[in-house]
Amino acid sequence: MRIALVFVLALGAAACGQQTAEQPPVVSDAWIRGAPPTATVLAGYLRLAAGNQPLQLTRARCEGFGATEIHRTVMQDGVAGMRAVERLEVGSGDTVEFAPGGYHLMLMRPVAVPEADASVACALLSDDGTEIPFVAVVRGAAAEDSEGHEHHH
Ligand SMILES: [Cu+2]
Repeated sequence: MRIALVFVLALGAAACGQQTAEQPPVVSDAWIRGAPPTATVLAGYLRLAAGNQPLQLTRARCEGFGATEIHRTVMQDGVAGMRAVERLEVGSGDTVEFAPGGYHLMLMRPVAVPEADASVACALLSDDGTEIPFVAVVRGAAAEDSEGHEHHH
């Protein structure tokens, strides 16, 4: 009996050890480019650091928007356009920047366009159900926009 009990305790300790070693992914510096109240689409940016597991992001979500997509700005025939990203793979330990001219979140169909300094609750989501919640802060539209973020599809 005593041997069996010791064995169970050892298993429990091993499971705990694995949990503490797991590093979750982290989103930092998340912000949304402020836009006029009539805007139908806004752009969001962030830094994503994968933990010690690789990530396969397929979706995003932001409160107060009908849909949020992961996009990437690409140059095609000398013109900047953007594409929806079906799957964004991030290796374990890697960091991806969502920044003007590259990856960005496309926040569409706002219930009401949030004002400067507002906080918007968002999440990045993967196929396997992993959810990475974060809060994005709206930066004033006055802080302009040298590149012009036109929405081309
Ligand atoms: Cu876009």
